[in-house]
Amino acid sequence: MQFKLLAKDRSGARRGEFTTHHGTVQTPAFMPVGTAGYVHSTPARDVAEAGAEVLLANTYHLSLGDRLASVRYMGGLHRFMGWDRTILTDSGGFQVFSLPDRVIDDEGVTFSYEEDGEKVTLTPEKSMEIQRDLGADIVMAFDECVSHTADRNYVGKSVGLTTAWASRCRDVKLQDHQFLFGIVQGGVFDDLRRRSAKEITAIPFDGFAIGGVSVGEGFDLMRRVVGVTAPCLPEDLPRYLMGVGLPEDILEAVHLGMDMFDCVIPTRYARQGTLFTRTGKLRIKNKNFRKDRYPLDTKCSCYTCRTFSRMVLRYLFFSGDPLAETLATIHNITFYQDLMTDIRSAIEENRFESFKREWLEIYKKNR
Ligand code: PRF
Ligand code: ZN
Repeated sequence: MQFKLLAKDRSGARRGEFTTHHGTVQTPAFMPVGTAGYVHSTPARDVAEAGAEVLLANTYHLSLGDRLASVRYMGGLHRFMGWDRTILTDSGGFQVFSLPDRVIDDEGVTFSYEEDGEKVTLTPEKSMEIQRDLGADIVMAFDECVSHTADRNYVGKSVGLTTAWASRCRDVKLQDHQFLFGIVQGGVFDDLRRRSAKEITAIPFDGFAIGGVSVGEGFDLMRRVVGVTAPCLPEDLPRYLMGVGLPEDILEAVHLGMDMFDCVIPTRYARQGTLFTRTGKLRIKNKNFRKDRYPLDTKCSCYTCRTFSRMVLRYLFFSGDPLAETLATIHNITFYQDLMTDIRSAIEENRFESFKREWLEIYKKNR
């Protein structure tokens, strides 16, 4: 993969870009989540207008029932989603590991499908074949995401398994335009993180992810794990922190040298009526907003903020109409993309650390 490191801030934050078959992605980048082939409540057109350059979708959800056949019949995920920019698919590892009845062995993970209870085994090869057929631009290796409470002995064995699976993934032929990223695991153990990074980066992947964080371990542990792992990753390839996170987590991880992020937070929170603003999160259903004619965020230029006041959005939420979720999602995705744009400018201008401090000061002031 052609990854251009355009600038490195004195803090260690990186500004870069990479190009896939479906366009160029500016980093640090945030990927909104379209798990099952759509971003809940929101047309892909509006996600693009919010400034997103890459979307994430999931192997697990897209392989349920006849969905994979439907995506194939449509000629791939881009047409299925109505999105002509870059798509990344996650391998299913993470989703499967949260199922109650999963059984892990060297071959893969066996579980029953949510919908009909049918027993299936997802293997590294199977995950690659599904992702090849989905046709995303970036494909993730099949890994084991271990609990942050797992003991050393278990995590040690799991790191070996994730490495073996990673090389089996690399051996599968993908479509010519597809890139493949490896995933570093290792739980909360510094030496196991270093070992996993060494083993995974020895395989010729097009980029590297840190997995197994943001699984309930908390901010300080996450910072430690990323701080130990990021320096073990190659400088000249993209670094993706999976499933992160809140704005404060992203700012911290950018500081530690990470380039890509994804999370359901902006979209899920939007549907629940939690909206991000530059002065902190707000609960739009709160009665404070009953007579508030201001937009959600006066510095936001999204369609929602240009058009609706807080009091009208509150009214739409209470009416139960799906329009409320759509408008909220448009705003939250725009908020995240604006944050990434501001982060990128700050790195280019070598002022990331003061940007981060001042941004957080305003964001946290009202708490
Ligand atoms: N592995 C994979 N996907 C993921 C994770 C992981 O560890 C995480 C952890 N936060 C989110 N998504 N394959
Ligand atoms: Zn807005």
